[in-house]
Amino acid sequence: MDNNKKFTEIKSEHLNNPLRQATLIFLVKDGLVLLAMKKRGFAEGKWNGSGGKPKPEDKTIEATARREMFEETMVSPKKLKRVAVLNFFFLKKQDWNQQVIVFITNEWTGIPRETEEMSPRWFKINEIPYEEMWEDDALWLPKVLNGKIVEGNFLFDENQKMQEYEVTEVA
Ligand code: 6OG
Repeated sequence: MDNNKKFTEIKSEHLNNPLRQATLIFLVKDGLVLLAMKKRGFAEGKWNGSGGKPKPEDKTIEATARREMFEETMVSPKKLKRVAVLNFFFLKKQDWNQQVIVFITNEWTGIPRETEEMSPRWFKINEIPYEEMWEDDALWLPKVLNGKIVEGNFLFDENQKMQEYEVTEVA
């Protein structure tokens, strides 16, 4: 079956079987964005926002986002703006399938510090190292940094190469 057909099928399956969720937060201020290098596990060696999976004690997905950001970079975000809902599907690695809720903030307390899991660094918004990030990021991150709200669906193969995608701006 070609990947496009497969993509349509996988997306409709997900309507009945909600994906497990994960979070991402990007701190943004004065033309800079905070990215963190993942030092271990899933996506090791890639720059990304900060985030992860819910734990039972998290009452909301926002609480997950805040807890993960603090654990990974020692920063506590203040008001979070929800800017994207991204569905990731992996051919053959379906346990990697997930829905990532993306937030941006320009207010926080604390100074980003390196932790066991993440090594944070500020980048100029026009110097984001997309070639060292997940392939999908170049398709939606510029939009959300530009004030847009987006939804996306992405299909990856077993080598973490993107096969299909769609990104929609939400009014
Ligand atoms: P842990 O398993 O480390 O949480 N994540 C992705 N982020 C981007 N930009 N692109 C993807 O394309 C991603 N897939 C997952 C969500 C996983 C972290 O990685 C993010 C979480 O912050 C496939 O706990």
